[in-house]
Amino acid sequence: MKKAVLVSVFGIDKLSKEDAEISLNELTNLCSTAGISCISRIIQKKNPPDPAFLIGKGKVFEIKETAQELKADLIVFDNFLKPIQQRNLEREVGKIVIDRTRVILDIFAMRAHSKEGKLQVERAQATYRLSNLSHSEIDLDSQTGGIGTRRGPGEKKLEDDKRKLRDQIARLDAEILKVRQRRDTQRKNRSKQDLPEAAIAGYTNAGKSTLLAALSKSAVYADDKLFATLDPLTRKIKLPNGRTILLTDTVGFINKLPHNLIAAFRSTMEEILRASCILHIIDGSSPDREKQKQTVLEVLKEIGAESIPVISVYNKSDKMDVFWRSALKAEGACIICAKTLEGTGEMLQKIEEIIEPKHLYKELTFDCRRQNLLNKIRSLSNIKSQIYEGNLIKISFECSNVSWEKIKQLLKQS
Ligand SMILES: Nc1nc2c(ncn2[C@@H]2O[C@H](COP(=O)(O)OP(=O)(O)O)[C@@H](O)[C@H]2O)c(=O)[nH]1
Ligand SMILES: [Mg+2]
Repeated sequence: MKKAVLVSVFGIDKLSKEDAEISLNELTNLCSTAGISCISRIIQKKNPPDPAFLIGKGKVFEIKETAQELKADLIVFDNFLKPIQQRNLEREVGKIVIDRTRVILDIFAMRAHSKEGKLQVERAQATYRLSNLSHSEIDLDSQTGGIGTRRGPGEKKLEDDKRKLRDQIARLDAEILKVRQRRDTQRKNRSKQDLPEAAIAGYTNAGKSTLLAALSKSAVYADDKLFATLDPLTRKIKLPNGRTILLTDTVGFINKLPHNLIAAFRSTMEEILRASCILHIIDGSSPDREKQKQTVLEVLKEIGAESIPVISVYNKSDKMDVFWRSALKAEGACIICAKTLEGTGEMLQKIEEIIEPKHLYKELTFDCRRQNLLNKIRSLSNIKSQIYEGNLIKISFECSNVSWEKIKQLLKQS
């Protein structure tokens, strides 16, 4: 793992120190996902920001000292850096300097498996470089006095680079469009997997990776030689009934995701469409939990995952407000502590119910002229017997609990 010093400047976009701290916690988590461990934090209030370094000059020296002392490999800024600021900082500090957007882009690049996902990430990277170049053009203008009547060789090269990036983006757009049109048919043709798959979704910091790691260390883990061929973010897990499933961690939701990364994020999320069931992990100790929950559900709907059953799982029960926890319990919500695996037995049982619906045996009696109803029930179940008594028909049948819910709806409607 690479070691990094994290830096945040507040007073500009991150208004208060508290905002900056929350955002830095999220960045710490994003960094660890990207293989970077955070060894120190430096925070400063600075408004207006320093044009050359963003952060104050005195702090630049502190960053340099800290990075040397702790043998950091790089510096990660939580704020957006202009290219000139990034270059100045790298020169002064003598280490690689990146910003939050770069970390997120790296994570997306690691997580994108589908053709479209990869193309979207490539597009986001090109857009990021293009916006950096556009910023450096402004810097160039201000350095030359900004008269702009004569074009120097630097400017010509800049124009060339920008044109190349624009061409690349246009090419990617065309390719993305083509892949999109092909995608639906591919999805239908995808060969049935041997093992059912469940996906873990939710905000970054909700505890998704902790849950997957804890489950894979516990007795419910079903490792075998096949494991080596699995995705590093996928684990085999045993359900209470002994059935093995694949559980996959997905790319996490991020607060205030930079606008130019939204498309890449969505298409990476679309890989969730493979799953037969989604575990939606919510940080139950976060004051933003309800808002975050709604955002996740909306995005799932937008990417066309609304037909996949979602189990809402409230994590961090150990840190939850007691009042809130009992309210959730009363609703029958799934509450867990990923660290101790408390409550996860029930969660696995819910997965089981979705993946392997229990068979129910039911009997119904209704007017035998309701042929339509009978036909619908037949399509949803396995009818075992059918006895006529006058105007009535009595049927006994076998069905899944999902079908039984549908049949109950039909009975209510008619
Ligand atoms: N108190 C508490 N902390 C947890 C729990 N589960 C995860 N965490 C912590 O929450 C932070 C984010 O966890 P992580 O699994 O990386 O979240 P992810 O971004 O959703 O993958 C880490 O510091 C975990 O140690 C839990 O059940 N209780
Ligand atoms: Mg994670």
